[in-house]
Amino acid sequence: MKDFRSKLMSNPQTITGYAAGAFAAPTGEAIPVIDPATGTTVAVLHESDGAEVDTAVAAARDAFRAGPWAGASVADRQRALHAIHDAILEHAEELAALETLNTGIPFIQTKNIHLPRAAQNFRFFAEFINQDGGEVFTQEPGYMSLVTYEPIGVCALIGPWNMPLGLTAMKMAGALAFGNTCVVKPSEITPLTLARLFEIIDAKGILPPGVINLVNGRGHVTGEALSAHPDIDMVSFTGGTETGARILGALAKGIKGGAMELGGKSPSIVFADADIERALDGAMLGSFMNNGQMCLAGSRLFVHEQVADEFIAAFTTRTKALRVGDPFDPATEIGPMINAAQVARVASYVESGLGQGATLLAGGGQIESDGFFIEPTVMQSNSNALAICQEEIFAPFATIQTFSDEDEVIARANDSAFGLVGYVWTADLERALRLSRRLATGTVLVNTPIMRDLRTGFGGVRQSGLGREGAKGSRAMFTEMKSTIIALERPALPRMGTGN
Ligand code: TXE
Repeated sequence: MKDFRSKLMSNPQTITGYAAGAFAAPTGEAIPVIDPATGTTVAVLHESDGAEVDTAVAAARDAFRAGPWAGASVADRQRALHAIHDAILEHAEELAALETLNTGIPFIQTKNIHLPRAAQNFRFFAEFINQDGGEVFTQEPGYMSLVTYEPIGVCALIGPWNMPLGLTAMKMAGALAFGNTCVVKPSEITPLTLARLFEIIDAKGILPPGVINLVNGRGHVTGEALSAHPDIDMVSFTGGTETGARILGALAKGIKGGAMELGGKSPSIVFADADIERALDGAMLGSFMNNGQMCLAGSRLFVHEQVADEFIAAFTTRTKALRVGDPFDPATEIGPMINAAQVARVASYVESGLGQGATLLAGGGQIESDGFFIEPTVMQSNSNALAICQEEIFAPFATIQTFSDEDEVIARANDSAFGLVGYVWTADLERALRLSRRLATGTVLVNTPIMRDLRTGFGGVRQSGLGREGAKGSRAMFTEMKSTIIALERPALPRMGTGN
């Protein structure tokens, strides 16, 4: 896999947009795409300006209006979605290598988790639309009421850098399954895998021209041009909370909706009756998988005081033993941060934690290299009010607090601007169900680290976002609900204007 890196380092790839079935000329402003493990340029992205965004949106609108996709039979749509699923798996090794090269996420994770998941999104939604239907209401005598779901139109799909292919593939699969056309905008930091996926789909001729389109570039240029475009019908966004608020502002002007999958600061609560070894395994994965750069990271740990000494000592020892290094090395558990700004951000949180009275248990430093490596970090705090316990750090950085009482820990867990996931580690079923009700989060995971089930909805409350991704949540996001009410009989109507 290292060959991959040397090949791209000696001959950086050119990334451009794609509209109406053709790749754009490399004319836009050139932005280097960096391998965060080495700091070298591996590709050059040519930014899509307003005119190029107009072209992509017009292509999506034309394809939507002309109807080869929205009007296609479910069987035809399923065939195309299955073909994309198969194409991703056929190219899994290459796509995983590109993802690792661009994000620094260990190759064993991109290959074994991100790629299968990216593919599975397409298969899941292909199957879902075969069973999905509308509703019929017959309670009103003399009437039959139908609820049907129609494609919303042109969807703008804006993705983040922490899981570029997996997260955006979920948006593409949902949008396409329900008959929409789309314009995809990957993060300007990590455009490689989506650009390659577009090449693969194009080469295989899986979709009619204009059904999927791609624009590339920075948020304030390409992102804003897309999310404020008058001819898009919605935005599905995953990224930072401030960006989500900006996009919602742009959408509000056009009275349009958006689905926002934003940040998190998810509590992970370990009760004294939990299987402690399993809770430790889960807390390590929840804090450090994906280099700790996960919206659903369970990195705000609360440990019951009866097991705190044992748990904290083991968690600290294991954190110090994490293997940080080249993400292509199969032994590596933590790769580099995405860029220098993230390294500086982590350092500022270590400083802020120490300044506010937290104790540094592990890590806290940078690792000298040409890439953006840091030491996985653990800080213990006796207050949930510290910035390190309130703000999303998006790095291999866990905080630990201890607790003695269930009500008290729930109050502290819910004391957050975010509300994405709550993790509970306990052997007590009643307690698990009680916490599922009382944790103010979109998802509660009991005795398991990161687990997504597309049949359920994933999304957050409060500043963690709006909308749910997954079967019916994605349907709500990507369709318009239409009601049709039909009179079955002809009872006499008051005859206005007839004098009777
Ligand atoms: O996200 P941004 P960034 C969090 C995490 C991270 C922080 C910032 O805390 O440190 O957000 O990351 C596009 N109009 N998450 O800076 O800026 C941008 O080009 C339209 C949480 O990468 O939100 C990119 O494609 N689009 C998270 C996408 O939005 C705009 C995942 C995300 O960028 C835009 C990633 C604008 N005005 C970061 N400005 C999660 N929940 O998983 C930017 N963009």
